[in-house]
Amino acid sequence: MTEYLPKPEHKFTFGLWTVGNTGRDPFGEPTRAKKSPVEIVHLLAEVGAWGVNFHDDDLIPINATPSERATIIKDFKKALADTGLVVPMATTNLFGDPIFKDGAFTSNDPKVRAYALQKVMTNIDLGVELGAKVYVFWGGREGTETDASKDPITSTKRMREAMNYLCEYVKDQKYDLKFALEAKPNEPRGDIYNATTGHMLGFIATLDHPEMVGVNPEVAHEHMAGLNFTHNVAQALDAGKLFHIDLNDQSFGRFDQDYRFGMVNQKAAFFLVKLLEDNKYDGSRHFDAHAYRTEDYEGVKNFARGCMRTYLILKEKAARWNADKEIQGILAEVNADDGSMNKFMGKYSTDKAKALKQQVFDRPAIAARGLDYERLDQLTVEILLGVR
Ligand code: DIG
Ligand code: MN
Ligand code: MN
Repeated sequence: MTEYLPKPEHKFTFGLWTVGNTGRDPFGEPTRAKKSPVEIVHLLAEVGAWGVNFHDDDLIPINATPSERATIIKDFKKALADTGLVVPMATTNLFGDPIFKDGAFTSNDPKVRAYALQKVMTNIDLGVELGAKVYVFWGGREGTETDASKDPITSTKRMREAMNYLCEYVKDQKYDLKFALEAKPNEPRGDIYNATTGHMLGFIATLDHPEMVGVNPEVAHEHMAGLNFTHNVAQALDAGKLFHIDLNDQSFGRFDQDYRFGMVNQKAAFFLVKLLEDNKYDGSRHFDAHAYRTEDYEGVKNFARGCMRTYLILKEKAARWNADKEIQGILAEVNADDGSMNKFMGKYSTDKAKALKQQVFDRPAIAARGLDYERLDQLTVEILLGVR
């Protein structure tokens, strides 16, 4: 019986802010005592995580003095050395401090836009020092409540200017670092720019150094927009832009719940894990999620273990699905190809197009074919229910 225990090669990571979430929400005070970054590193080591990620402010309070900063970094490095945890990703908190109340890169105030660049560059330096190879940007405040406040094209230009500037900084510093942009449709702003992973892929194409920039899709954020997360991740993979991923779960039509991975929709989680594993995704499996407000720290550990265990269970289910003869038989049938269309398809030619325009298709006969997807999906469900 597989134990589904996490190993370093699984590349499971958590942000300091995830298992360190103290349970505060817009309607209630914290239900858990705050843990230090060092305590969080040890908690993650105890549950078997491979790595830990951080926002600058998670690790170093925004008002810390230089000597306090140095002590925190020294202690954090010691905790990493003591536990063997690595730091694959870092990111900046460009959403918490009041200065960012109207955005960071897209603020109407040039002082805020300049401060945001300074804050990011400072933490890029620290992230690289701690070993990060991916730097995430989540523009939680890059948006509006009223579009009377700013022109959306101006905002896009400001976002582009900031990303181009920071790509140049990384090149100037000769850092081995890639950027991953994380989309979200709303919350905390009424509407957030670049609302989905698809928008981000379009935005990346307009940058000066698009090769340095990919995406960090999050399950909850695409589910909030009512989208198929697996389709969106597939598009990023196809474009060679899946630089990182935020795994969690979410009920549709709710605020950002950041639930334990697989907690709501096991079938959607299954197809996502299958996609990542079938395509040998080599990045972090980052759980950007937190435990229910009801939990104590033993519950938080159960939350973290559950994220990783569910991923490993679904990974095994995906292998079972790929090996299932009945499933593979149906797929072979529905994808049958007698090669008769090859003379028309593939790379275009004038002759092919001419011949295809003459071809007669028996539409009713083609349409009459049954595709057996009910049986295919039932077999999939039965694998997930553990009876196959
Ligand atoms: C929210 O989903 C965002 C922030 O937690 C963080 O900036 C990013 C990193 O994964 N996800
Ligand atoms: Mn989220
Ligand atoms: Mn996230």
